[in-house]
Amino acid sequence: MRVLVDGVTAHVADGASMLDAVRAAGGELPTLCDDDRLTSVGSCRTCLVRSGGSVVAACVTPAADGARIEVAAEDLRTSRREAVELIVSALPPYALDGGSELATLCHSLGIAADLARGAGGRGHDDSHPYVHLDRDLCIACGRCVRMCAEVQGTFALTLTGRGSDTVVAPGTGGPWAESDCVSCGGCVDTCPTGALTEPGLPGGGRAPEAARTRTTCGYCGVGCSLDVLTRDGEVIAVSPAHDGPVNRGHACVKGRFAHGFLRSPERLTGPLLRRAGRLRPASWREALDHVARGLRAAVAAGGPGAVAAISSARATNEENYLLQKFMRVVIGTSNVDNCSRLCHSPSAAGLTATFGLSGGTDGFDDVETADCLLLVGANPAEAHPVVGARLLQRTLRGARLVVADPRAVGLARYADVHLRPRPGTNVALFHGLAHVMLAEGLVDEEFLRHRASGLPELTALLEDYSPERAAAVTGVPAGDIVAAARLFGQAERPAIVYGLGVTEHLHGTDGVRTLSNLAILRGAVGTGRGFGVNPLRGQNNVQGASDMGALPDLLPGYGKVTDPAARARAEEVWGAPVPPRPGLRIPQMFAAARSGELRALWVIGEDVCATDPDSTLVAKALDACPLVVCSELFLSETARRADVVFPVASWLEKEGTFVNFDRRFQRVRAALRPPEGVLTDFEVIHALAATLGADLGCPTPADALDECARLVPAFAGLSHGRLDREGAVCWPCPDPDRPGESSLYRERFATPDGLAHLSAAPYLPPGEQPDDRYPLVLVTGRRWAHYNSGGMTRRTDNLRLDPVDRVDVHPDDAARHGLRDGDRVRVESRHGSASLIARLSDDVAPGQVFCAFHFPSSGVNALTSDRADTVTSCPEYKVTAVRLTALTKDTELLRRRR
Ligand SMILES: Nc1nc2c(c(=O)[nH]1)N[C@H]1C(S)=C(S)[C@@H](COP(=O)(O)OP(=O)(O)OC[C@H]3O[C@@H](n4cnc5c(=O)[nH]c(N)nc54)[C@H](O)[C@@H]3O)O[C@H]1N2
Ligand SMILES: Nc1nc2c(c(=O)[nH]1)N[C@H]1C(S)=C(S)[C@@H](COP(=O)(O)OP(=O)(O)OC[C@H]3O[C@@H](n4cnc5c(=O)[nH]c(N)nc54)[C@H](O)[C@@H]3O)O[C@H]1N2
Ligand SMILES: [Mo]
Repeated sequence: MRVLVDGVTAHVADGASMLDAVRAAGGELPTLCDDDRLTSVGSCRTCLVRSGGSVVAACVTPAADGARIEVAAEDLRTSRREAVELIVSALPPYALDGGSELATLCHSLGIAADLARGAGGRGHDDSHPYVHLDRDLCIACGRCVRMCAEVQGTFALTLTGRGSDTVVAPGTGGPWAESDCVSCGGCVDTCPTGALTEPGLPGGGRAPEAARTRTTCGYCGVGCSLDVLTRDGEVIAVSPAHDGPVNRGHACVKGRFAHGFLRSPERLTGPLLRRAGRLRPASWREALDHVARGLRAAVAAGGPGAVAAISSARATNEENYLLQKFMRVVIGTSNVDNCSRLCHSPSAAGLTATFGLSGGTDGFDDVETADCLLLVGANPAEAHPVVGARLLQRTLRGARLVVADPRAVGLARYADVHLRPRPGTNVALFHGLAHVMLAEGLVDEEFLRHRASGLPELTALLEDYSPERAAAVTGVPAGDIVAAARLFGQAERPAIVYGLGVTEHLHGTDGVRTLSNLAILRGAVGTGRGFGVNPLRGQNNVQGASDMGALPDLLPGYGKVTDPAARARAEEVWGAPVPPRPGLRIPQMFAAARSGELRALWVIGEDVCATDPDSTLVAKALDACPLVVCSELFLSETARRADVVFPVASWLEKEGTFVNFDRRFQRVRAALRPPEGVLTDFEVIHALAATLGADLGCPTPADALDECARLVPAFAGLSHGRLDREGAVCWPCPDPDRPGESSLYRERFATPDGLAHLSAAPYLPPGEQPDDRYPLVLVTGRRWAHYNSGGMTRRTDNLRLDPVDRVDVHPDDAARHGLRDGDRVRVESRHGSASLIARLSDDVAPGQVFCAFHFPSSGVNALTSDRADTVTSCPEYKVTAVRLTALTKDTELLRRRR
């Protein structure tokens, strides 16, 4: 459309508002109740314009083609100014002191601060650690309420009171800390007056910042773009970037608020070296020399294969690239792995076998067009809140939702059908769904004929998986299986989004493959219809750590180490021989340490003693290994057992890139300098190589990505410079002048025959089974406020949001065990024991209990077994047989006295 704004022509899209038109014409209008992330309400009357003879609020008035909009006329200026003055006059005298949006607007309109003469007296709500409310500064614009509803989807806030007494309040009525607020920070971020602020920051978080750094969040794999505001070497706020490709101006309790660990007095600031049994401070020179001597001794005694490294999915691509190069080229072994092993290695294996590439099939934006979401074994409301919020908004706007999860948590509340399979029975469930789709003709015959293989085998197998048979195995009512299959099968653009409830099982890779069957049967992958098959990858850079070749069988870009051509390419770029034999996986590293074959282990940013399964065995492995080196921010459970600890920088203190869950490379930039005495992982790897007399080349992170791009055709078009210019670029990206491919396989699948491969794997039972002695099934997973080992989040005010480690028990099971809510309870498995606080909840099904693993002192991973996915060795974290014993306060006391 063409509009005229004070005589200037502007072109805007259909449906644009007059405010959009004014901005498109380069004009300026004050707004207070408007935010580009929200629907407009036109309540503050500060954006008044004239069109067709009437004065209207520009933000809520649609621009018509050919409209003439008057903005600059003197009477309009006066009206707008008076609207702002009216708002300001009701506010207390300090209202314009800070750097709020309102203060800035008043400054630009020449409104004096002493106009604010309101009486105040409405009080504060300071109950919440991250959101403080000063009611006297609230102008009832409703931005916070809309943010909570339209972006976050929590609906925790409301406007209460009448007229000029209207003020924001939690919908539950009581203090903010006891409300439904999930601390995404959206309300603080949008508040134009400073009524809602983040407390405890220099200048109340409202003071003007000295520097603003655009970076990518270092917690989960969503990859939110954040602006980090700093002053005098401290973070004063983190705000979500409105143009962030995945987060679009949103964030969560971790990315937005959980940066307090940076200021923790427990932060390591110098190397530690074990002497006479104790870790003591040492110089970098001493620590590096000690490690170099230890590595030489290990190689002398057992060859290069006696050394192994666990790389960090928390670290950058460049650091992962450099570490695997160090292991392959300097040490001469493929013994390098990363926590993808514990997480989505079944996705990597399953998706590669099915479709050809090791990543999700589509870009997350495609979810906006999906008409049916199948969310399986993932709890994004807690684990990927920004994605969870976008999925919820999609559902509220009409997409159908099927959730498959044994627990009634997160988006399950909004599901059209909630399937609650017994843990470990996914394959039977997926086959049950596929059976119905085939039986009812809800499949894409044309697609199956030309683009898929394996249909006859699958059809034969599915005869055994009638809804009734699947119901008997999974415990899901047959009618629900039929209903879910119809919702998915009849959708035009279905989407599959899944998590660890699919992968962390004895048959996790079969789970991924048989879940993919559903998309193939429906022709909903490789066709641009919907959102294919997409794992919600976990760590900030777990996709990248694997892309960079921090894997024992794969080189950067997934070339097999056993493939001479792949090795030759790496050898040419690196100018050194590449070991041809696959190395050890993480669990094999521990086994080799226990048997004496592994003599040196370098653990970078993974708290294996807390987060790997069957932790008693992990601790034994570290104790048996002659040299354990740990690169860490804190003295983690693993660092405590190390011989040498290197103190390293966090994601807020270094340069590089991460790859998020939908394969986007994004820049990570240093907002702060690391503390004195602390190096980046990148610098430590270089320093150790130099101590061993080797030069790894690529002196800077940018050089490392350039070198990787020379080695891997799928990354050839990537560089720091390009990412700085364009923001995010996804792989495959072979060409510096063309965009990466976010939706894959439009022409053909990347399998050798170009077809998508259906899997006819039969259902096999989980490895752990309950019995009379261990009658309950323990599922482990995540809670919203803490992150994995909790090493970072427990060192922030997130600890106030979630202070204790709880095990969720169904009220029926609690009654049987004589357990009350809040009782301390001993959880025992065949492998070990843990101590937690009982929480009675029907989120869990009878016969099942649930806990997280964010407090290592509880010992949750002493319970889990060393059973693992038969294809990839991903641990069976989701199924452990346990029993509970109530430790009433008295027995607890007795135990302590003994
Ligand atoms: N707040 C927070 N966010 C995180 C993390 C964190 O620690 N805290 N960690 C990050 C990491 S590393 C990862 S990998 C991701 C993980 O993110 P998710 O995969 O969403 O995490 P989980 O909670 O481990 O497991 C998801 C769900 O699987 C269900 N489930 C268990 N067994 C089965 C089963 O047999 N079948 C089905 N269908 N479902 C089952 C569980 O009940 C659980 O709700 O989160 C990332 N984000
Ligand atoms: N019972 C149970 N256990 C599980 C799971 C489960 O579902 N159930 N999930 C598993 C999964 S999916 C995962 S991914 C693992 C995660 O397990 P971990 O990888 O062990 O967990 P994190 O706490 O994310 O990170 C470990 C350490 O990295 C450090 N760190 C952070 N940033 C950096 C950095 O830039 N450099 C270095 N060198 N260190 C850094 C932190 O201080 C922290 O101590 O846990 C697994 N464990
Ligand atoms: Mo993970």
